[in-house]
Amino acid sequence: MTAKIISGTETAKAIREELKIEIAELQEKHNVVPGLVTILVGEDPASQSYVTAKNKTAHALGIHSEQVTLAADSSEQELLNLIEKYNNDEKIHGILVQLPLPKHINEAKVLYAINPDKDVDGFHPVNVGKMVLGEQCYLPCTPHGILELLTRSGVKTSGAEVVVIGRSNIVGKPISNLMLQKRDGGNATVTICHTRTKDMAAHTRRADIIIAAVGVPKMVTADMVKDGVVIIDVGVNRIGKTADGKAILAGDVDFDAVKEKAAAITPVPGGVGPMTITMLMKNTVQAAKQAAGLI
Ligand code: L34
Repeated sequence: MTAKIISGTETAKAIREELKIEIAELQEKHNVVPGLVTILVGEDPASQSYVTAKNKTAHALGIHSEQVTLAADSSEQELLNLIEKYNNDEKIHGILVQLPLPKHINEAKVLYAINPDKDVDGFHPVNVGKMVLGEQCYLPCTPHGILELLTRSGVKTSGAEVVVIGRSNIVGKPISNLMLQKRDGGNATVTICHTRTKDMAAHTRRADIIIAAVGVPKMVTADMVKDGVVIIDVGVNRIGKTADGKAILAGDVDFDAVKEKAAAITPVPGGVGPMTITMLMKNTVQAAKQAAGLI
């Protein structure tokens, strides 16, 4: 079997078209323009490229977007002051602080400082708590994107054996939780594997759906999966550079070999990455509607 390729690029495009219409309507009918600020501390090239893509996408959809970059040696207090400024800015409905932050800045303290109503990343403990309880909240962008990819490509999750590899706060923990909830894209039996898991392959071989979010290039090999598995590859690993200096990317899954066994698989690039960016747009629109009392 050769797998169907689940294109994040195409799915993201379709969702962006829907959002464009919604954003135009918001402006016409309610005079509301969703506003987003992205804050980057330092000059990590990958983070820079993600943040730039977020602003470009926002702009293309008619979202007001501001991009702030602080020097790598900026103090925690400077960052907290900036967040406070945007917490009080009525034009801004969503605040995103790109992670990772430099080591001298306390990440939790920064994330706690964002007004939960403007926390379009869904990382504030209030939103994490609501998510776990299954209440209305901002879903973190990457897990949100994975759910959309699965549902829009018709993958049945109800009753499925799902194996999540990785236990990060950004992906592993939230996607595991969302997929066991009573909701679209949920109702699965979820196993979470991580660096201390004894026999990872024994788990992955049983899986109907594997979500790989570890950050180790090509870690999931063909011998670790069963025929007909659905693979969501969250890894975006930079494994080298081309002659003209462009990054060569690889996922956490050995795509070429695994696609021969899988029923469906997401590529890297063009899989989960573009969905993460698009879900940020969706969350920003949700934030603007909430601020305007429309939901
Ligand atoms: N606060 N920090 C915060 N929110 C997030 O949602 C993120 N994440 C992760 C890192 N830090 C964050 C992102 O934005 C990962 N991430 C992200 C976003 C976009 C892409 C990858 C990761 C993406 O667009 N990837 C492209 C390849 C782009 C390239 O050439 O590097 C892809 O097709 O996969």
